[in-house]
Amino acid sequence: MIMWEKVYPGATAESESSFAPMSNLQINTSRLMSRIDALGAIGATPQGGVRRLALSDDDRAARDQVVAWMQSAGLLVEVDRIGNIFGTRPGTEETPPVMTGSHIDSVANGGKLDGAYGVLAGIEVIETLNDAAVETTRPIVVCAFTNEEGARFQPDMMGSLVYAGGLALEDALSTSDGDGISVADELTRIGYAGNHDVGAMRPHAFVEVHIEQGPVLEAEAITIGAVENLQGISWTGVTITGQANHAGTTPMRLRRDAGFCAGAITSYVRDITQQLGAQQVGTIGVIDLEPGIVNVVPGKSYITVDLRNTDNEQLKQAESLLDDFLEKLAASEGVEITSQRLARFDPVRFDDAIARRIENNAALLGLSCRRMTSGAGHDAQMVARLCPAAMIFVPSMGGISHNPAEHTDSDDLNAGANVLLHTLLDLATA
Ligand code: HGY
Ligand code: MN
Ligand code: MN
Repeated sequence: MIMWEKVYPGATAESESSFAPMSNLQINTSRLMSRIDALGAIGATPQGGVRRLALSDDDRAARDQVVAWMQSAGLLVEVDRIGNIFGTRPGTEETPPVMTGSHIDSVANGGKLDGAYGVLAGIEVIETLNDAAVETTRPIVVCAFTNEEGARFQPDMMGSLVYAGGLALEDALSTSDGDGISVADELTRIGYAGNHDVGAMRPHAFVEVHIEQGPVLEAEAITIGAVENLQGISWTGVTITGQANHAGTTPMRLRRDAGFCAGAITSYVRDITQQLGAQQVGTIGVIDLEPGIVNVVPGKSYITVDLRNTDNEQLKQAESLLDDFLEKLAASEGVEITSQRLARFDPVRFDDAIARRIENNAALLGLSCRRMTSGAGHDAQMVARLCPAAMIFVPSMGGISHNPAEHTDSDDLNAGANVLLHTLLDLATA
């Protein structure tokens, strides 16, 4: 049964997707799926998701498992000073490597595919090349970057940002979580304070496969997303200090109500998205009220504001609208408001030539494909500061992610890994 055939038109220097002679290579789906399930068992939650906060014991266990799979695939495993893990498969030439990978830390109530799929699909590509005794000119490196989610330590994409030179190593190491525990201490505690200098490995190209985490591919019944850009991200922590007081005896005019202010900001962030239109999104992820008791006017509150837009000027407008609102609210409510920027990344355009390779390989594999934007942040956006980079998306059921219900059909996971296989082969083969 001929799966599909390709006529070799004679090598041209510009040929964008010249399948190497092993064009019927396919990944081993059951090996990939069994590893996704095995990794998903580490930090598993009762709802079927995972809780693997960066540098936690569960993150350590997952790192140990990924390192073991990398080593059993014959990769040379190295860890850098921010805990990024690199597994290298040598090429026939010692040239800058083609890199792939993602992250294995999760949000507090995540699914088992976000990040993990990209790391395991990268290892699966290595296993497939080993099984077929395929050599590549360039080395291929599979990465697992530290703290992509930013759920425990901000900013997100921390490990890849430090690797790409966007955040000083010392600043990242000295970052603490809500309990005052530092990245440096946790890396040492879990045994992943590596000794390789950050950024020492300079990549030739980077391709990350990831679940879409949004509704587009499923709604259009398309299997592959060739991700050509990624929206800008702005995270702000807002602390409001008012006055705790009696809920019954304190007249409204005398209140300095930090709880009311948290609610007012929450409602205004929704207004900002309506003012700026459909491509502006805004999320209040954290609302903490102190003392958080039914009959006490909150004296203090802390909220986080996540603003994103593909247009950087609009994102800046959203930030300044929020800033103006905080100033007015502090004055009108008699509270003190301080805001702290937790993360700020401009929109990123990925490499068009690699996006075209992804499209071509999807077509040659008989898979539907469309160009798209990433609504989520990813390690690829940081590595794109060092080399041409792009992403491959596969559909998310119901567009759901950062939720235990996160799911992608195995056929789609298989498809994405095969497109990754052939795109990496293209890039790593002279
Ligand atoms: O926040 C994000 O978009 C990513 O999941 N860290
Ligand atoms: Mn992710
Ligand atoms: Mn995520």
